[in-house]
Amino acid sequence: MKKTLGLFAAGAVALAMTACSGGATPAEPGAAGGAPNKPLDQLVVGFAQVGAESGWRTANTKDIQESFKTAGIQLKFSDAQQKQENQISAIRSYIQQGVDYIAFSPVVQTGWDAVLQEAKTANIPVILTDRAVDSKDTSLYVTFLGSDFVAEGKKAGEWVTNEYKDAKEQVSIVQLEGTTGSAPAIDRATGFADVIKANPNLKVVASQTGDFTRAGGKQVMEAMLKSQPKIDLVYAHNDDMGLGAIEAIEAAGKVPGKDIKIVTVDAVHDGMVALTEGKINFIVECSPLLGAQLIDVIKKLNAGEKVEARIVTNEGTFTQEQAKEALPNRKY
Ligand code: GYE
Repeated sequence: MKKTLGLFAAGAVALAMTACSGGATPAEPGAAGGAPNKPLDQLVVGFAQVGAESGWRTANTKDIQESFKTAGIQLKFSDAQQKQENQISAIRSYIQQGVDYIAFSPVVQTGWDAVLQEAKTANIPVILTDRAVDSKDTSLYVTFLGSDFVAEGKKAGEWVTNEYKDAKEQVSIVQLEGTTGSAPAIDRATGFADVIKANPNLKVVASQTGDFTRAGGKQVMEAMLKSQPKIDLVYAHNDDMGLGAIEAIEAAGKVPGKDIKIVTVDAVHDGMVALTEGKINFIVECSPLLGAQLIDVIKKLNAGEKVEARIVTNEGTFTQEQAKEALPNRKY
């Protein structure tokens, strides 16, 4: 019996090696933990969520929880309230509990190597969901599943560049940044700057974090309305901050979408409503519906199959007209 098992194992290794020699990009299946091949109802996954800062996050949490329910896989869920130390403790507790997989959306990009190393040592594969880490050692996680935030920033920049292509004087732009140090804040600023630099009239005159919240966006916008002599456009890294900015602009007696144009990222329900009402001018979509893809990754790893090292979400953009058409069918 032992001999047969040994032979089988050797065969499996050989198979895995042939499978991997074909291409370098896909991550090795269960690189950190092997393939448990457990019945799905016996799998336990720990998910360390960022918080509940935005409409996007609420939709993301709901989608993840529902997807696990549908798949019949047990989910342990924690909300870090946008604090890295809370997320690190949640991950450590999942390691201690001996979960099969850990998925998390890192609040910021840096500072994860130690805890990810602990997960690797415990043979628990980690799946990055939504946001990236900057760890040099990519063997610390199996895959990164989520949007291309640089591309999102570029799409926002392209709309702005086109909107002001005939401008003869400076277009004063204020930027409401997401959480400082987070992948989407860094990348959405980079992509946007990269595109608008082609037109020297387009100038970011102020840029500050509103921490991806409505209250943060409102507060920063109030201050900017006081300190800036002229604001033509707001580029907000998410809908919620844009919605906060709308409140501040209206309170200052100006018309959002007209006196001051607004471009945001996400396309969650409240953002889309503001877009149809003409208060926002353009939204770049960022899909929070990552649950099904996360389940797919877990099922593949459990079955010993390969997963791609990077899984990018497909997404588009919305003008005011397109939002009117799309809104009735949106799920969130
Ligand atoms: O755009 C924002 C949320 O990480 C993509 O986080 C996510 C961002 C999303 O707070 O609304």
